[in-house]
Amino acid sequence: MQHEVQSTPDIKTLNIHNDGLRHDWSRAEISDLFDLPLMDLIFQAQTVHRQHFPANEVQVSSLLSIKTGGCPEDCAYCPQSSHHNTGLPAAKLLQVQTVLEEAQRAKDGGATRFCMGGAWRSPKDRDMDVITAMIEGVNDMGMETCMTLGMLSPSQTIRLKEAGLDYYNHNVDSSPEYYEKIITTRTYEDRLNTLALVRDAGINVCSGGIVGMGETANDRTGMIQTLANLPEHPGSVPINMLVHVEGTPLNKTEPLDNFDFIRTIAVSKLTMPASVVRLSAGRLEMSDEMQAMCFMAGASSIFAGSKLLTTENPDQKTDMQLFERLGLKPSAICKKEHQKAS
Ligand code: SAM
Ligand code: DTB
Ligand code: SF4
Repeated sequence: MQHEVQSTPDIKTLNIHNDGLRHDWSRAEISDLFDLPLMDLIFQAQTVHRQHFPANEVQVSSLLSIKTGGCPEDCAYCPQSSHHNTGLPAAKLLQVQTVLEEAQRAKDGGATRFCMGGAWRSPKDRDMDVITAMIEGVNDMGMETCMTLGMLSPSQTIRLKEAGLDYYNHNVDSSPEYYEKIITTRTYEDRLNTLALVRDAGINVCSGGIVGMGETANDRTGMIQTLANLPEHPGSVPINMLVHVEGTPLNKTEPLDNFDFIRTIAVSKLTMPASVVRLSAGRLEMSDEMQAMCFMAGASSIFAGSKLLTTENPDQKTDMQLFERLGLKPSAICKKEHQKAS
């Protein structure tokens, strides 16, 4: 039997402009993207990805928890919240030397960006000298720097910028409506205010969220709408699959259909085409084929190394074998090394 060959919907008919970035997405438009046949969605996302980035390249970041556990916030997914009994001991802020040794290891393993995370509602002013010394030290190694420390004050934001911080990660995590169900100790507005401070200081924004927390399709749409309608699209958009952690309220959440995760990556790419969409937490539970589909859907960055902040991640050898099988290359050299070399 002959099947009628259907052409994929033209990108223009979906109101996606390649000559400029949109910041006026309605939920209905984003929802229509989610509802495309999967192959059309992935094809379009990969097409748009290649208009903005080299094909077959994946940026590799490494992650280190510089201050672990004992966090006063009640994020229902997080192993580091002091509201949950996850058995994770709280630790003090690491010393600069320890962090720089870890950064060197990450660089030797091929990372071009080093992300440092602190389990804080917000950092204390008295910690800022140590934090800025970490940024300066990692910068001097020629790696890009990223920090995620919670909410910032205006003066803390300026200090991070002056120290040469490249990226600040602060996730919106979900839609405004669902956010209230998973975090009660701070508001969505608080999150957006910190993002505005970071953006206005000229630090690149890294902001995304988590899927698989029991949210609806409309919540995933709402999360992307928030990110895509920011005054500037985040330079980096991490999409995390919930990591189920014993002792957290979300531990028993039904796993999300993998295709809904892949769709979230693809729709992020279509709505924020010039942003790097990062396949973030949750890769340990994903098959090689699932990760390959995420790359096809426009993901072009990962966290490498056997630990995220407190949970496990595929080890570097496993990732490099997968890259080899898929013909992917880690983005070879970071911006700063280009600058140094020229
Ligand atoms: N305390 C700071 C904050 O919340 O912004 C920085 C660290 S916090 C751990 C960074 C991000 O990790 C969170 O915004 C969340 O998106 C992600 N995360 C935390 N626990 C997770 C989990 N169990 N699964 C997936 N992502 C998680
Ligand atoms: C992000 O969006 N994902 C990373 C990074 N930003 C800081 C963190 C994932 C944490 C997963 C749970 C853990 O390891 O504690
Ligand atoms: Fe604290 Fe960040 Fe974890 Fe929330 S996500 S509990 S703010 S470390």
